[in-house]
Amino acid sequence: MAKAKGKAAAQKHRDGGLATEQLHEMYYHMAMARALDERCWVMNRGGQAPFVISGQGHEAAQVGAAMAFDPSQDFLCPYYRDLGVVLAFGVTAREVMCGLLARANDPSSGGRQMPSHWGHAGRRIITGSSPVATQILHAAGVALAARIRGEDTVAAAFFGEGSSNQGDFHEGLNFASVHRLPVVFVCENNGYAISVPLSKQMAISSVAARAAGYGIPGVEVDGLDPLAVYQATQAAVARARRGEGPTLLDVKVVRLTSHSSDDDQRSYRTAEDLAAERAQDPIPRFRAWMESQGIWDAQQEKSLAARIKGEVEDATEFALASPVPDAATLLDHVYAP
Ligand SMILES: Cc1ncc(C[n+]2csc(CCOP(=O)(O)OP(=O)(O)O)c2C)c(N)n1
Ligand SMILES: [Mg+2]
Repeated sequence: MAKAKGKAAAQKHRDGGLATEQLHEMYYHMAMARALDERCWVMNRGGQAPFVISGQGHEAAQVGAAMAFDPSQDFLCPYYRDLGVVLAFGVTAREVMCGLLARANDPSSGGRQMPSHWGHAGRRIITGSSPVATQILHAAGVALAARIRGEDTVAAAFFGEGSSNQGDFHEGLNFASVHRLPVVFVCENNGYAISVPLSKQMAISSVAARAAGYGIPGVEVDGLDPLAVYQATQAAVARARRGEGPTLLDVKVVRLTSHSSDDDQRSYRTAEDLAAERAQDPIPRFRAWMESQGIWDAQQEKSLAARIKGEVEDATEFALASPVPDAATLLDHVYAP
């Protein structure tokens, strides 16, 4: 059975056109996102970082999706959980840590935004605000701008399933589908909006089903398999580039941490439920698959772990040694000069 599954995944791998080096890159980004995320929690519990909102369990979805876009011409509108998305799109561990610790050289906002409100002008990543789902409208707007300018750009919006209940979701998908804009809507469906389970958020069980209301494809994707996500996103990107309009991806993931560092999910989820999700961790799963294909071994794992540990250390030390913003800049970008 496991072998048959491995064969199916290998087929997908070939269909998706990924070489072994790209699979290794995919795994590196996933493992790096996890290690950096874990360090953020340590910094938070140690009193150095004000707030953490975690992507643990979403890494396969995030890295698989981000790698299907072209960093030289596409634009991403991520949401707070998307550490794996931004790393795969070229943001560095140092930059992430400077954002977490609100340093002046944080590319998102010079240390003025909340942590994880990702933005990076050089990497074509558009910063967002805290009201969920606003980035869905931004992505539709970016795609419209690209169309007007005649640029071959695809825009992506990433968001949770709870955010698909916002008016912005409807407006963004409706506008993008009416105008056949080049957008990919990536829903990272972890089944919870803070403490509210999906069954209390919506009267249907599939976010993908909502696509029918806009006349666009809605695709359910196994978000624990980065190759499945890569392939589905690649198809959506290709459709957008052909001028055929947007796609809604309903990518099923697990949320392995509490909603944020200000939440404790043990108060609203059972120990069995949490253990069952932990057993589905996408990172050991992808590693086991690569091993089954003969393209990864214990020695490679060991050197990758050492490399990542070094990079996380370096990023932490770099951010701790970086200056905080000058107090004189406090009102910059708040009032018009
Ligand atoms: C408009 C708005 N309403 C409520 C909130 C508070 N809030 C922050 S995150 C969140 C849950 C979002 O759930 P989901 O979209 O499923 O994303 P997830 O956190 O599960 O990845 C809520 C309700 C907010 N930030 N913005
Ligand atoms: Mg959710």
